[in-house]
Amino acid sequence: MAVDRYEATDIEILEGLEAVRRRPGMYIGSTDQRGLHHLVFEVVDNSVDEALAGACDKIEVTIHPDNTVTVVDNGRGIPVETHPQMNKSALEVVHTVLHAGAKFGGGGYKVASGLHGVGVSAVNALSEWLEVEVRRNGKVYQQRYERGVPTTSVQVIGKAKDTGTKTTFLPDREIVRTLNYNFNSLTQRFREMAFLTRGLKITLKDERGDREHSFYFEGGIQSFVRYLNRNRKVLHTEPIYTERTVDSAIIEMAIQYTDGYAESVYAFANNINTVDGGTHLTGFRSALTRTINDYARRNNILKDTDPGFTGEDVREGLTAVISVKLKDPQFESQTKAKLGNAEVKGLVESVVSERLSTLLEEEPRTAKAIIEKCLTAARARAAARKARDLVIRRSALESATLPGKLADCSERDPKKSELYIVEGDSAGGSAKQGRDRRFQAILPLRGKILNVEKAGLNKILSNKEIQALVTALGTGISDQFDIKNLRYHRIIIMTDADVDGSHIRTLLLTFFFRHMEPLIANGHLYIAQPPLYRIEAKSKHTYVYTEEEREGLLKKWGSQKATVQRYKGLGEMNPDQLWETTMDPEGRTILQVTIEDAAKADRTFNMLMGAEVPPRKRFIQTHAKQVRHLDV
Ligand code: 0RA
Repeated sequence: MAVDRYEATDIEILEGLEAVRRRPGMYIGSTDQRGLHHLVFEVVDNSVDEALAGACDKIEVTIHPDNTVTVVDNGRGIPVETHPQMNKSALEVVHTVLHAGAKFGGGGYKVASGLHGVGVSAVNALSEWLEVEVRRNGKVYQQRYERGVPTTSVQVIGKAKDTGTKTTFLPDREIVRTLNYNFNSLTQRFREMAFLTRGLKITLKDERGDREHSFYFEGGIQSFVRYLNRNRKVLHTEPIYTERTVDSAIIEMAIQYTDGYAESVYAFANNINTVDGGTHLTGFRSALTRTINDYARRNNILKDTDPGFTGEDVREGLTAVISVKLKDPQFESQTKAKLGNAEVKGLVESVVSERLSTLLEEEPRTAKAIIEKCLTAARARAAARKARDLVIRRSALESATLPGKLADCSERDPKKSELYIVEGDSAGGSAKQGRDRRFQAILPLRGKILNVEKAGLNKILSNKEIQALVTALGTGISDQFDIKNLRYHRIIIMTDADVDGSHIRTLLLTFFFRHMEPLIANGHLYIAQPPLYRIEAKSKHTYVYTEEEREGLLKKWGSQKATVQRYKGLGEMNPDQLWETTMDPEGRTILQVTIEDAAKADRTFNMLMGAEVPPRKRFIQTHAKQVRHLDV
């Protein structure tokens, strides 16, 4: 062995590489195909950095049949000179010290993101082997590493007329779970890279099959916008383009309007797709909105009294790419996909407004096409807003304000909630006091108003009491009826056992059948069964609900002196009694209203409306029998 004693720096280096291998996800995101691709991107990004420095215009990536990957560029070549502090070749330092890359050639525009930018040393650590060849100073240099550790020194292996860097590596199967590169995924990223780096040619060769793709765009992001709009109808043939360098920041914009409605705006910072936007996007948007509004006002397309175009108006159908390159990009947000450099907003804003206002003045046909698109968008948005407001107002009228006389329950789950529709204010008062307010709501209806026996249903619908009922239920009515909005799953009609009570009950049943049939069909409607008598003897008392029951009980209690109290109306019961006999789920009987034959029921209801007394009475009794014992 050449070395039997490590220097402190070597120990640190080994610890660094070991950390990468222990937690590869921290460096390449994952160990699946995405992670595999990250290894490739990391190496390519370094070559793109060289292109951003203006020193490289060709990158060639090859996937070999043995799943090794080679990346070749025609840049200046990674320096091989001895690094003074490390006492080692810079080439070796870059490949073995984490984040060392940034320390070399600093001051340039670096492709960087949360996952990229860890340096080629991370790729090296995660590769079974890696070989790098540098052409520089008229020589070809080479070094080999295995799992990040050098296995050779930097050797001169030949002569070179040109310059550049060539890296070949085999991702370590002990780390990554697959070596199956996806040609299309890689292609996608390289295409984007080429768009964003005007004049750079990136070639991907796949020797596993026999595929090859080259990307080179003289127009840069202008070509990008054309590509994005390739299947769209554009409103002006040339994308509007500008590139400016301000305070060492490179700012590029390309935009083109289409006849569509989608907004396709992509923002990049140092070739990273900043999907969460940031200061460059904010600057672009505000410049676009302001410049177009200014132009429209100056040319009297928008009058003083007209509201201006909104951001949405000016971005409808817009395809745009904003790309900034900064010496020191700051990325924010969880995904590191948001640009934070505050100074960039103003820079982008002024570059974009200057280009756009010049264009609007100098190219009236393009200006006209854009302004007309904005006007159409603004009109459509105003119309949509109006329609929406109308719907909201209507629904507010129908359901937002609950009727004042409704004593609602505190429960908000309709499945657990009940609504008692009670005849008369005095019974309503007892019911309100006797109820369990947690799940029982009370809606008192004024009998006299409801007692419009011969009124048509239209008149019933204009009735304030019925309107309160509809609002309390929340469902809407007739063709607007929607059972999803039902606020109570048990609706219980509670009326007096007298003529008025039966009128009201009939009317309500008719109403529900005609306008809220699903409510009956789904078993939500019930009729309460208040007792007819209270019978007391000695110290005990009981309630009876039918004449037969009363007779049976009086016979049974026979010799005893019993007091029989007849309830003519609900109002005669005190709240406790009403709860105990009619409202307490433990002790009450409620009859579920069913409709077996809708047509037959409709005829019956029709007949009930203003017909003579006998058939009406018969209906109620028959109906009651049908539904008895369907209690829940
Ligand atoms: C640091 C300084 C110089 C070039 C590079 C790095 C460089 C790195 C990579 C990575 C892949 N390809 C690359 N090409 C160049 C410039 C050194 C000089 O001034 O000549």
